[in-house]
Amino acid sequence: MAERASSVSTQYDALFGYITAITIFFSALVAILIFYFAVKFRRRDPLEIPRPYAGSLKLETIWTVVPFLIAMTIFAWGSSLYFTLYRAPKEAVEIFVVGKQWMWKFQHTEGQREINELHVPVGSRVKLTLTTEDVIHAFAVPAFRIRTDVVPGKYTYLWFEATKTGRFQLFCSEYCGTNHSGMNGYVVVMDPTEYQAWLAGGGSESPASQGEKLFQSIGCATCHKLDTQGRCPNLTGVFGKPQQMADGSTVIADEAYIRESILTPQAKTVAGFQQLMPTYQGQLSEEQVLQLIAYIRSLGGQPASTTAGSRTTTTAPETTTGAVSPDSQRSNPLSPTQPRGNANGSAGTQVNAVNANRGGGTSAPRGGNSNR
Ligand code: HEC
Ligand SMILES: [Cu+2]
Repeated sequence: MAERASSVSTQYDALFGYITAITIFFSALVAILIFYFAVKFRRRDPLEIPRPYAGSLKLETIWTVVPFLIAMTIFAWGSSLYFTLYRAPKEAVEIFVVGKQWMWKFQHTEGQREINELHVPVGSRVKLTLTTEDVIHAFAVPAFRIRTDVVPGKYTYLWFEATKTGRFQLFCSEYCGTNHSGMNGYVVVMDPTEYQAWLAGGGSESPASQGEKLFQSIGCATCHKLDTQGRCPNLTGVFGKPQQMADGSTVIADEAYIRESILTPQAKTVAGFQQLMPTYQGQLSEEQVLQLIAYIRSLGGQPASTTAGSRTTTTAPETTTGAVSPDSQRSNPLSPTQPRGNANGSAGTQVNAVNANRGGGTSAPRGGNSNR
């Protein structure tokens, strides 16, 4: 058994132990009874004719109801743990993860990029938004008891709260080609103060500000003005809010929706607008799409989809002003909505190689969050 290093690992192991114990108990019971009955009811005389047996309602009821009740305990316990595991908390340190044959690339909201190594603070909730540039991978950290498929063309989510500092193995747990076995690394769990020092120790621009530059350089800004709403929707405050579509449906503007708006704009049309938006399919890397999402998110709104796989929530999030609530700042000093200064671009020790695409040369003015 891997070490237990996250908030869910004890509960996870308890459930696993419970299911294993039940399995062993019934396997043993059946095996012993087979043996016992084989001996007890063996044919003793070649001419023996067995007594007819009429069955017993009582016995059959017992062996139907008891296993049913046991199975329901597994169901109830399992689903409660499942929801804990796959429903990401609202306030979390957010990290983007892009899988690629054969490496894991991480980007922190503050700008740091890493390959095959992920630094996180102990005792804080960390939410991962994962996708891949090529084939299906799966992201697993056994010590945290978390795992999810990482699928091209969509986002999956994971969260964890590490309970001890140290290095814990992470790896790809879905065969993905020749060097699949090398697609692994470590989660480095640090004290919060050390983590802050690590964050400050280098890294590039935040994804949101990279996204802002892209937004300018690839022409989104020529249509989407952030002050007025003409023929194209103003994207300020859109993130996390329900959007009315032309066909009458309502969609929450979460990461998946924004991604779809960029790559397949024809899939959904915002009510009151025409399909003027060109597709950016094939022109943007997954990391760039994530940067654009981070930027649009920084324009206001609130964290969206927190349930893995669920795109269908219809519950409208409460309206927010788009400002960072004092609450969220208190509970999470690393609040992603709070861009950090990134003047420190010099530290080349961070894995800059990942950042093949620093969206063109246009020097977009920083401080796109001025609307707050
Ligand atoms: C030619 C003008 C044009 C360009 C360029 C353009 N868009 Fe759009 N965009 C639109 C229009 C029109 C809509 C509304 C109709 C629709 O949903 O297809 C829209 C819708 C959207 C939406 C959904 C908004 C909502 O309110 O739900 C998002 C997000 C978006 N665009 C992002 C982008 C990004 C990011 C880029 C740059 C990569 C971009 N757009 C480039 C015209 C444009
Ligand atoms: Cu893989």
